[in-house]
Amino acid sequence: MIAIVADDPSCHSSQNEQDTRRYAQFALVPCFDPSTPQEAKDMLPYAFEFSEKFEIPVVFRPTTRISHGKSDIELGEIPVEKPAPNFEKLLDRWVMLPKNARTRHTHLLSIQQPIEDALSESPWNSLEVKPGAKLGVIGAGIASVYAKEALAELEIEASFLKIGAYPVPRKLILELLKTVDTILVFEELEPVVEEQVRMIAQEAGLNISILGKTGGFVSREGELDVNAFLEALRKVLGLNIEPEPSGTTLELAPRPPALCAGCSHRATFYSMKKVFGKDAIYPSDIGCYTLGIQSGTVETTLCMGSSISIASGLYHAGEKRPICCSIGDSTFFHTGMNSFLNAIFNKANITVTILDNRITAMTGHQPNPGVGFTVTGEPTVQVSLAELCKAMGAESISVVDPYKLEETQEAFRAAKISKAQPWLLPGSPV
Ligand SMILES: Cc1ncc(C[n+]2csc(CCOP(=O)(O)OP(=O)(O)O)c2C)c(N)n1
Ligand code: SF4
Repeated sequence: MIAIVADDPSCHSSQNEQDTRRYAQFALVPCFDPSTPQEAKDMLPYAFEFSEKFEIPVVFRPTTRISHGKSDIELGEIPVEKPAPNFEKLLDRWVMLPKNARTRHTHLLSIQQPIEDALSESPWNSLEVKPGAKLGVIGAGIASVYAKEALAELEIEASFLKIGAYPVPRKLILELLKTVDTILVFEELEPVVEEQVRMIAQEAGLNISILGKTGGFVSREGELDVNAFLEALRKVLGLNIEPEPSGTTLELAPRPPALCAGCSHRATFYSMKKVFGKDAIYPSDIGCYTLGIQSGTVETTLCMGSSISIASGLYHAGEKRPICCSIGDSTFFHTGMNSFLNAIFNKANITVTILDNRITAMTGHQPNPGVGFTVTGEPTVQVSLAELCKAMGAESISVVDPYKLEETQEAFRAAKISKAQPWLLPGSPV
């Protein structure tokens, strides 16, 4: 089993700059961090086999440049045979009662060293010791490519450890530490490798200079590039290197993302704002409609499904202003439903607007349970949002076409007025 999590240093299209290597470390599962598109492709069959061999899920963590990069890829053999399904009834493995959980924890700890040893010998972690070199560079994932390129350009002799799979290869790190006096760790986001290198050096009693995020040589935020490595080297070695102007400094006309002309979300937000006005609170969610920030109808965005839970939290915190939240159909099916049910159960008096464009628009038009076909185009059940909301206990539901402005505004007006429902008034019978 592989969990693919694309990390997004610089938040090109994400709500946070999460470093998933931390989560893998926390969960004691291996993590693969490809440095090129070819490596990303090659790692996958290896990762599947690794997962199977060690009976453990693995994390595969391509970052922005890998996910958006393009290159020629050499394909390996494509297996055509699918193994026959065979669910083995291993209750001590599949039923996590405390008794079994305890033994599985012992097992999980016992496979850590074999996992590390296997990954140390894998092609994803490799050490190149340059005899006589006093500088050791450790590059992780795509940052290793930037570091290699810069070192080659400047013809600097440095021993190099490339890390592409975690847990970190402790033996290789120790081998490197013993041959150099300065280590520069170059990795995007969190100092995951750097911290391990410090621990290994301390355990081995090696007094060696370990630089990276500590000391401000490498940024803990955003993407890195060749220039970021040159800048770090300049500080570490006191070199006089002028970084090349990077592509990101080109002066382009700013083009903030906007809803397409004619997008139905525009019409919905227009009517919502017209009826609820300036004083209402507008929690929203993740999807194309997040761009409604420009209509003044998106005032919170966190994670998928959070619009309804934030709206309901605001209500229970005692907020007296009308609360009108918005959420897309896919996001509602994904994680909005549970917040919706919770909001109803706990009597949050809020207006929930489901922007049903019958598709997952933002991420490339994938289907959802409301569209009536699967991802392969096969016909399947089509869940009615209105029926679903009714089944969950919503008191008043309107279904409107947002392009019919009058009707839509009437529906918003009715929702706004229905704010004081009998069961919410103090002293009213429940
Ligand atoms: C937990 C999580 N998974 C996936 C995504 C990627 N993602 C961004 S928007 C979106 C769904 C948008 O679909 P919908 O709510 O229908 O809105 P639309 O874009 O169609 O307006 C997804 C899956 C995410 N942001 N967070
Ligand atoms: S939902 Fe997204 S892709 Fe579709 S029209 Fe609106 S902004 Fe454009």
